[in-house]
Amino acid sequence: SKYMIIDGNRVEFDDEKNILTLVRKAGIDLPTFCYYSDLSIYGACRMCVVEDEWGGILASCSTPPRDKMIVKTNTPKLHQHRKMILELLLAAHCRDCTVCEKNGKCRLQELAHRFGLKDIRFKNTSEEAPLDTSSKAIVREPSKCILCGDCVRMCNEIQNVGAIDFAHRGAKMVVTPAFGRDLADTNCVNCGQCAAVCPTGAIIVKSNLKDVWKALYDDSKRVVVQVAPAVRVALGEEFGLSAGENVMGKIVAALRRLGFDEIYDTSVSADLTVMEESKEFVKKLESGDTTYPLFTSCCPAWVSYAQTKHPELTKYVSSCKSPMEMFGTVIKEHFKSRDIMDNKTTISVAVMPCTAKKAEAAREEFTRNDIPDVDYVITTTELVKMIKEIGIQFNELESEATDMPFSLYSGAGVIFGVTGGVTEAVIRRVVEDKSQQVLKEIEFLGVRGLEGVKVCELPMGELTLKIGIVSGLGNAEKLIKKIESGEEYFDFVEVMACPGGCISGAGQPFSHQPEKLDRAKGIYKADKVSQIKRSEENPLMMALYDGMLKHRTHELLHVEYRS
Ligand code: HC0
Ligand code: SF4
Repeated sequence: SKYMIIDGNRVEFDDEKNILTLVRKAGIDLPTFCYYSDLSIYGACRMCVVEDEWGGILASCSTPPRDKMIVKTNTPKLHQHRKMILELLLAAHCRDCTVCEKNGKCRLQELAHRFGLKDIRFKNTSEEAPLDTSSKAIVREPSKCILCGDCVRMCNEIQNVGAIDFAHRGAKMVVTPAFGRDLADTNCVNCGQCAAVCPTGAIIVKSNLKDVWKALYDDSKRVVVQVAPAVRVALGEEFGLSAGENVMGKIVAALRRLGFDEIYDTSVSADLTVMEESKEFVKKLESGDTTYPLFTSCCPAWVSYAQTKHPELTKYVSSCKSPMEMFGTVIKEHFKSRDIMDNKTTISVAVMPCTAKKAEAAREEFTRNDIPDVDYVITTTELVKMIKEIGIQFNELESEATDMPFSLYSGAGVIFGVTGGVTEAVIRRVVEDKSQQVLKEIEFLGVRGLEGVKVCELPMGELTLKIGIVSGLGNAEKLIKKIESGEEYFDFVEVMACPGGCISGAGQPFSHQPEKLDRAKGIYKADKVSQIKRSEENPLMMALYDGMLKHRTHELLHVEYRS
């Protein structure tokens, strides 16, 4: 087999694309800004340089390995080279680390520390550029940009949105929306994936913590919170626990200590979504309309994408509100009369793995009488900040349960948090055979796994239904092209904007593939241990349909998007 000699050690390879991968295989964590394995190679930051046997300097991320090649990762020349890059970057960068959102998580700060940089030989040329706070989900601070291009590649290549790009040349080069527009005036879908890969504070998730603290400290407010399925398998990572460990019980305990009055699990309303979406699916099948599939509607970044890029298929996107919005509505209805009795106002908060949920909550379709059904959305990492700020010892907390009367949910509701979960939950609902064995068979139809495109077939009576599952909007685009060209037909298509589904949301702690896989395992484990497996077996569903939702499902659980 082929091999390279890296720092005197033999490293074998076959189809690895670049030297950097092999260097990492050899146990060396080369410093880089612009390399994430899912994105195409760019080679701009030049921190990952190696020296070949003739003293040549190569960017290891963009150089393919050659058989018997000899390189070193640690030489005086390379050391000087890297230090120089860092100093130049820092010379043009703001250094107010203490008040930066990215403090402690910034790659530039980390590398400056790793290289022991004390004084910068160059004059500080950083200029203050105005912040772009126009978006509901993210904030851009262009003066902190180091032009690594990761956000641009994420937005263009993985998400196929193209809301931001490089503009100008040479020293004037910047990353910006086209024509210098505000982000809110572009086709940005608020997926936040640009912020997730940004190594500095140049693109960050917009915080709603101030609003939430204010509500919590206000006695006239009843503060109700719901927690999304994917949060429970990632939040622990910020407290040193392993990815995939289900910390829902501790999250509930922490939320109580923070002062939330009522605590619920979004998996409950995911069950509601399954009930409604299944009805819609069966109706669609009966209608005989086979132009487009029924598309899922719970991912707000996907809904925005469909609206801006494919208005022709918006009428095939399910009319179901997302579980978060369904719960938002149910919560406001539930406390309506009690609020009058108690002379309080209910404020509804959602803890989500997602940044697009911030924009979803603000959509006018989700306000009734000018009051939003979900008042504030905070991300997993924002909740971590709250917990750390007041000093709750998270790992010491004993598990607590969510509040009545919305405390029952099925495993089908929990698996929403990973790509393929919504589909699996809907299949469990629509198949007639409710045996253990069929439940197991569904699992092996091809709905599970983190691949960006999955296709499966579901036998149903005389028919065989064709189902597509995609995550990452670029993958959605590929599938839509195939549908529109007539190359493939689907009955049902699930789309999640983030690669892997909500577990990889931009509001989660930063993750690479291994953490994502562990989070997915954690989600399926939660399903495995749940007593109720199918949404329709959740007794709360019957109670809701006989009570609050009687004659009002359409009004309360469905939405017609305007623009
Ligand atoms: Fe998801 Fe959801 S599964 S979008 O990824 O459908 O954010 O976790 O809460 O609403 O339930 C996110 C996660 C949710 C919603 C649910 C759906
Ligand atoms: Fe592009 Fe998503 Fe960032 Fe918007 S939030 S600029 S769509 S990557």
